[in-house]
Amino acid sequence: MSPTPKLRALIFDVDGTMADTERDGHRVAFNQAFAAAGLDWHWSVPLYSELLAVTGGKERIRHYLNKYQPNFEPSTDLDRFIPELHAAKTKYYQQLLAQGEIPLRPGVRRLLEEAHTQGVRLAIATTSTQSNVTALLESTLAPDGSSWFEVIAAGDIVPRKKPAPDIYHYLLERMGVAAQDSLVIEDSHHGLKAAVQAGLKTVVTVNEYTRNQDFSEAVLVLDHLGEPDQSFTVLAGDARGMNYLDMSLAHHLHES
Ligand code: XBP
Ligand code: MG
Repeated sequence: MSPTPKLRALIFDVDGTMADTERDGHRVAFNQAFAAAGLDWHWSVPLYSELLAVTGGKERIRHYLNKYQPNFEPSTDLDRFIPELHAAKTKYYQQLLAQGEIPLRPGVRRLLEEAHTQGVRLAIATTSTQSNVTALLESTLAPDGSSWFEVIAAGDIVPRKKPAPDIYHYLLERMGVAAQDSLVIEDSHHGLKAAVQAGLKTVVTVNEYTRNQDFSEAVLVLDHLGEPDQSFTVLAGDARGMNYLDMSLAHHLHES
């Protein structure tokens, strides 16, 4: 008989979950990289909404090229051109973060601190580039923000990005923790799909880009994690009368 599940690890997605990085962060940085490369491409807010269907920056550029610039002829082989363009985008993104304009979403710091105090292990599973995660944590949490997390599983470390479950499988194996002893916080259908396929219970905090997606497999869907003085709105599921997600609610959700 398998042991009774216990909440031992809290796993966070980054983009859209810890911070609203997409519209005013990644999107802007892609456009800056296009301009610097002399390309007249522009990813508007609505276009980016559609492009977000493809996870991963390099994969997203390739998809855009195939769909919107089919006649584009790069100066070098596409397999070299895309990573170079993406490296420039990463540089611009990290410059934006350093300006401190992208804050953590409500409740993220509070929940991390509470989990840490309780000895619940913290980890990250993201599609984004590892150095972007470090830059975000340093600019928002603390100069040593990365050290709050036991494992940061990011980017190209697995061959298949979300919605494939690979990043979660990788993370659980690295931590030596069972899926049934963990709880995930995600913001998108792709992220939820990845976590659920790895057997993980998942809370979703939606954002402007993901609000209308299918979250029927989540244990709770909120507009954000909330704070004692800033109530969340429950979009689906039972928050047991709470108006912010704390560790006691996290334990209940995990047991449910
Ligand atoms: C995040 C992403 C990332 C970022 C860009 O998905 O899709 O691709 O948009 O990051 P998730 P990079 O939140 O589900 O992990 O350009 O560094 O790939
Ligand atoms: Mg996300």
